[in-house]
Amino acid sequence: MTLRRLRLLTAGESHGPGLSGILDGLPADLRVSTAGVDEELARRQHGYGSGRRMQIERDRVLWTAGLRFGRTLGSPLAFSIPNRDWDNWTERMSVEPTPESERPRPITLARPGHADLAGAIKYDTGDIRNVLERASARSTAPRVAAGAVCRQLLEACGVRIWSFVDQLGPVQAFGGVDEPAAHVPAGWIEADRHEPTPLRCPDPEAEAAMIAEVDAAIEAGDSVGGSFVVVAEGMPVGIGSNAEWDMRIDAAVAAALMGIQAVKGVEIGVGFGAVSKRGSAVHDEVEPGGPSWERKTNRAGGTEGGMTNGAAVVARVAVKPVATLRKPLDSVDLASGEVRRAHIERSDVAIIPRAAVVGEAMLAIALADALLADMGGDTIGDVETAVRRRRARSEGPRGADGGDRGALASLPDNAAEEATVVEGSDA
Ligand code: EPS
Repeated sequence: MTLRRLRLLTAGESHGPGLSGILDGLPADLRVSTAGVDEELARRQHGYGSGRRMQIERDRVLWTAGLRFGRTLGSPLAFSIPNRDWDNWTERMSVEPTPESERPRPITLARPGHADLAGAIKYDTGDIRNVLERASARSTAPRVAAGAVCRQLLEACGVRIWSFVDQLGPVQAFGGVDEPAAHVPAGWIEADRHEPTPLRCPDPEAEAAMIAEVDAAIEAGDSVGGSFVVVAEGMPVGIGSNAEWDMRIDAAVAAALMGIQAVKGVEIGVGFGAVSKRGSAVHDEVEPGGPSWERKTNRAGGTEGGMTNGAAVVARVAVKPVATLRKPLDSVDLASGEVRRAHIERSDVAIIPRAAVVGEAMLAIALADALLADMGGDTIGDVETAVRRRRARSEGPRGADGGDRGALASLPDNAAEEATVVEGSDA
């Protein structure tokens, strides 16, 4: 994924000593709530269909650089998240040289659908554990920590991100409507944050059927996929660009979400649903006389021409079923070449509610990056001022010269001054 201003690197094996991350490019003076980051890490651990590993881990962020007195310094933000399960793996995952006779038996049966086979060939290893450790969904924890910081930056700029599960196996929330986000009951988002339901689905009847679907997959020794919807409300208009393919906000959002393990598809707005419809049933009419160019519908999912259009950014993400099956599929033994059943490893059966929280984090990273790239600013104050100026520009009718003169006049006195200072960076 191409980030335009931020840089994010993560590291860590699933059963190694821990996970780490470095997030660079944040403005200085952003208040970072550690409790808020830990809350997101805890949300990532919740969900019906998870394996026993989640009962072992209590993910917490440990900052190692970039903060002083709770605020960013503008230097790289660095952190770690220890693996509690490491205590049980110190020998099997030892970082020290270990004679072959003392190593665990190598894993040689590649699981269809997992990184196992391609990775074993790529890294020329006879032990699939060397591949699966990093391919594990555990690597999403540092992304959620980095995403939580980006979420806090976006919140300072008036943007709210949330998600829900809209499909598990064949069961669809709200009977599979075009814009499921518009059907989520008022109050659900807050309730989900504080007391999430087992599958984080806002349609209770569908959720009951989804739980039965997970139980049936467990019973069958199988796994089950689904989809989630992730939403960002309050993005200023015009973030991203129509000018170059790699600056289009749709490309950034799709790449961030496609980078999550097991994701096989991303649609923005009605996405593939637009294929079979005529233009008049797809495009969103502008509300006549609306003060901020409101739309009657949001089928576009908040993006037009590669830029945010002021409506909520809405993406739906397809997640394939987990590749580790208790009743495994056929595979080939890498060592002997014999056809045998694939490797079985402790695993989750359904990951959709947790993948949705990872989706929120990835959306936050993509949108914070685009916002910072477009708005500029060395401090969060600079960024907030540029955002206020952009918001003012999208309010009310515009003259032939554009609306900025009116926008600046409507800002508070000191903000107008600051806005003039950051004008050069408002690309
Ligand atoms: C995973 C297998 C399970 C999951 C893991 C991803 O772990 P384990 O092999 O230790 O039972 O729980 O996800 C996490 C540890 C996590 O933090 O999300 C896999 O094979 O990808």
